[in-house]
Amino acid sequence: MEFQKTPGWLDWYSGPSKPRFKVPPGAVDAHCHVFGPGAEFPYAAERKYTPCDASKRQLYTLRDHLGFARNVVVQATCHGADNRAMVDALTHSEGKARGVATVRRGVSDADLRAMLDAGVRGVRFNFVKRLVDFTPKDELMEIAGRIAKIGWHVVIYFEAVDLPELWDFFTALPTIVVVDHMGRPDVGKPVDGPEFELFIKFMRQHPNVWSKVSCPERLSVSGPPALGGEQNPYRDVIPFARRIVETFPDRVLWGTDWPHPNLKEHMPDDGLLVDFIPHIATTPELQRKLLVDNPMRLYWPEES
Ligand code: 0GY
Repeated sequence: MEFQKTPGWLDWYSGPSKPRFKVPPGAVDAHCHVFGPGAEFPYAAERKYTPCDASKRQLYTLRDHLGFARNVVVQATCHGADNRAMVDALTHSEGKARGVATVRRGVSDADLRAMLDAGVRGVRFNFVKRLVDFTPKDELMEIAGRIAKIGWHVVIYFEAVDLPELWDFFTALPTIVVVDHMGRPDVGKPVDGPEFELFIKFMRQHPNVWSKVSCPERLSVSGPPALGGEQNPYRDVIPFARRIVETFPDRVLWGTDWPHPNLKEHMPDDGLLVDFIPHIATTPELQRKLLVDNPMRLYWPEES
């Protein structure tokens, strides 16, 4: 099947730079996606965008180029609840990828079992309105109860302004809960202002809540590093990510978010994204927790 990508959508960055920051041995890119290829794994009818293809082989090439050892492949909304492309990326990774799926209420125990065997370790609940249609919370809670029994966790994606309304649902989830991209803070607001304080309180009061300190390119208002190599890429995001890393060092994850869905103005160089890491995890110990210890504990507990 032929798919035309959404107009205005930027292609992912080809030929990313070699990062100056050397990630520690065994580092995990804990948030990335595969898109299709659409001819092999068609995009879902209910999708809100059509991406450009981004295959598992291209993902593995990026992993090696950036110096990472493993990936966590997160089901993207353009594939709906058809997890075949993501599962295919896991099964061809030689054990170097684990996954997070999207499932609906009707998913069978056999399907969950097959995904577990392929390396899936969680489900994603998406509340970002531009990406998905509404799913009733009782359906999500039912899914959470089922996947808790097989040791999976829940990944949640939402906008910061929606946290108050979603609080009761999130805090009732019976699993580890991993928040995508720090709950998408408005980094134009103060890092110690009420909105981000609520997120800090969410993590402080609930020891089962983790956060990905990812996507500075999505959150930044100040924008990408200037040409010629600025010292502080996406500098307005740094205080937010750094605060989470330093306050909750054992519950943070990092990922590239390759191939960066839905970006229309700026497509990051993934090498520069890696160079962002030492600005938010400033010591070797924090870097090891963020990139190795924490993702291994969550996704490869049998090896950590
Ligand atoms: C991300 C962010 C986005 C998209 C998706 O599944 C998705 O379509 O997650 C976004 O547009 O903010 O984490 O990839």
